[in-house]
Amino acid sequence: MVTVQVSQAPVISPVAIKERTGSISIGEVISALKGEITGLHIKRAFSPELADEITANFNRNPGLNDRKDGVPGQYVGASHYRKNPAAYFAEAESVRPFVDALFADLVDPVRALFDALKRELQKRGIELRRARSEHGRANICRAICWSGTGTYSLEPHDDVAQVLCAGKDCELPAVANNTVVALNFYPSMPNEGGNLRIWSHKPTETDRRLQGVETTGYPYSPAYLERVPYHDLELKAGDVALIDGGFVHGVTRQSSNGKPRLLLNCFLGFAKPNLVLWWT
Ligand SMILES: O=C(O)CCC(=O)C(=O)O
Ligand SMILES: [Fe+2]
Repeated sequence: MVTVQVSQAPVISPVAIKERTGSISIGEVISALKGEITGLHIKRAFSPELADEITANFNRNPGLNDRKDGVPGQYVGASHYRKNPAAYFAEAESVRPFVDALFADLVDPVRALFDALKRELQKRGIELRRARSEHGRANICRAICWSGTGTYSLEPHDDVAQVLCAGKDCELPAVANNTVVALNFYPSMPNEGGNLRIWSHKPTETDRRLQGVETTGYPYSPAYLERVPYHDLELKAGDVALIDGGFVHGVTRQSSNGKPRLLLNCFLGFAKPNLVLWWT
């Protein structure tokens, strides 16, 4: 008789993490899309002046709201997390003026990267576009300040479960078969904390089911992650981070006085060999 043992201990997956100063290259984004990079931290990728202007535009943005989906934070823009595609794409359309107001007349670093990536992928016969449906299309990014008050200001999670469960008749679940890349720009960072912590673990659907986070990928418990090694990206304002969102990651507690931690975030990934989608 064969006994099958089901272990609940998380499998340790090796991580490939790179840190450097400068500007992000399109080659690196493509490597991340192919799953060759777990984390890339680019220091001083955009100017402090631009970072301050975007932060000021966030603080005075009329579209600034508290999140009401169980993840503590304030945001501008739309998140597909726990929404059906009709609600997400309709919201993305309705909040677009607020997302545009984050950049006003500035040279938007997120759009600049999108445009450059689009040109480069086109040369390889690959289309890059924002995810869409009959109800609208995704925005270029969303802006968020996490406000969790425990060990983490954003609890450990993965970005794949929400993509897998983005709904029927939606373009996004196909991306979950490939690498879901999270692309983050940091216009404001506190003096202490607010690190992006990446654990050496890429949960499977079975792992998620056993942890009770099958549809959300959020949050993984401290007990589950206890023995898993991790790496912290120590971010500063003006930095960019690119990660394989399939690995568990979270944001460490930050100092409460001083500057807030503000993030511009979007996701991208191959839906088909000749199509890369971008969404928030
Ligand atoms: O704030 C960060 O550095 C990470 C954000 C994140 O993981 C997410 O938006 O899913
Ligand atoms: Fe995430």
